[in-house]
Amino acid sequence: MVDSLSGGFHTRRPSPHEAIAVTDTPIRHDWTRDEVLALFDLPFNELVYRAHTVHRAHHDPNAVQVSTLLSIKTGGCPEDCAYCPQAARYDTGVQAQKLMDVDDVLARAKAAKAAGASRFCMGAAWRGPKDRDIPKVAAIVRAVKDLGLETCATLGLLGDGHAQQLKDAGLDYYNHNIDTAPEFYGEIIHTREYQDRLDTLEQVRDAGLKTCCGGIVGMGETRAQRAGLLQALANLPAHPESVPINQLVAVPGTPLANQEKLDPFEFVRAIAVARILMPRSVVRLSAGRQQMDDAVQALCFFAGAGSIFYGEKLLTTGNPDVEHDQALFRRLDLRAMEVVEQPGTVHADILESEAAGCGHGCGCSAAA
Ligand code: SAM
Ligand code: DTB
Ligand code: SF4
Repeated sequence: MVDSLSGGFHTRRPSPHEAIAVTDTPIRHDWTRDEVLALFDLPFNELVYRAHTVHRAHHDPNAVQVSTLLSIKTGGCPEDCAYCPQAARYDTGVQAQKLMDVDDVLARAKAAKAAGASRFCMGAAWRGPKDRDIPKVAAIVRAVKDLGLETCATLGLLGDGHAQQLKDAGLDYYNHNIDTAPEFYGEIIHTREYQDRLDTLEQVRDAGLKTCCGGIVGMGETRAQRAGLLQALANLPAHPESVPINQLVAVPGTPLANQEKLDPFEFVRAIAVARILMPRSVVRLSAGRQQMDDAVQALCFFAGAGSIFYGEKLLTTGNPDVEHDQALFRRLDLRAMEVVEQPGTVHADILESEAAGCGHGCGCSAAA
């Protein structure tokens, strides 16, 4: 249980006294590689300044969306993604487990909500779900949604009708990453095509689900290829509502186990460029935070990251301790965003006294 005032996150709702200027930054889907690379090549301060300017024009710079991740079906995956500890063909020590029961998932979702998460993301180590898996996942989604949490699932490639059935069960977001630049993709994955991923993303959009789509940096790609990943994301038919930027977690036993670590400032650049290309999307500072300095994370938030995974585990690898993240939020005066505009809103009373501060429930210290 989180001690709300001394230990918990501050939470925020949109506060009427804090005007968020909405500029008319154009939403573009025709970025060229040279344009994206030119952003990467800007002097660091210039790039981060530009990114922050775009960020605060469209988002509250002091609020961060907090999601918790759970692996609902772990390991034993037939695919060969070179970064992935859950691929059966790599000896990573991950024990394969079957799909979790609804009640077990529900207990974890309740704990995540109590700790301050507003979205619960469920991952399955499948190439894609079978038709018979969908009703089981749908029951899980429905139960989690009934807690008043936003729901997200990442199950791999979707078949006909899957996206719609998940939507009908109350799924808000579907996560499916393009992972890297089209021209680097073949170095990382051989068991599914780039186009397969684009097809699944189309099904997700067509079903009216929100898209969570990003990729991984630090897999040995060049800066031009990092630009290629972000160009491909920005030139999708619609910008994903959520854009997770993962730093490779190099797991022993995977082909990328010994991959040299990316310069942290290059990671910040990737966040900044994503922010500029997709001004309205929420860019997630995703995997890799456990290996990252707090100061680098602070730079990422300044450069436009507006979301994190929260909880001591990602799917199979570590994530910063809850206490560490709560302290980081306090040190940076960041507040965890609440779910708004939805029935079953996430209540923040265990996180923050509603009576405190300005009375808007935004967690600020201004007088009412
Ligand atoms: N099996 C499904 C699929 O691949 O679509 C869903 C789960 S998969 C683990 C979700 C995403 O996690 C991958 O697309 C990849 O971007 C990310 N991921 C997996 N292993 C990672 C690692 N070691 N470091 C960073 N990101 C990773
Ligand atoms: C995403 O882009 N990153 C998350 C989530 N979507 C599913 C997964 C990160 C996984 C890191 C490796 C692991 O914990 O197994
Ligand atoms: Fe399987 Fe997904 Fe891991 Fe690829 S990323 S090996 S599809 S679990």
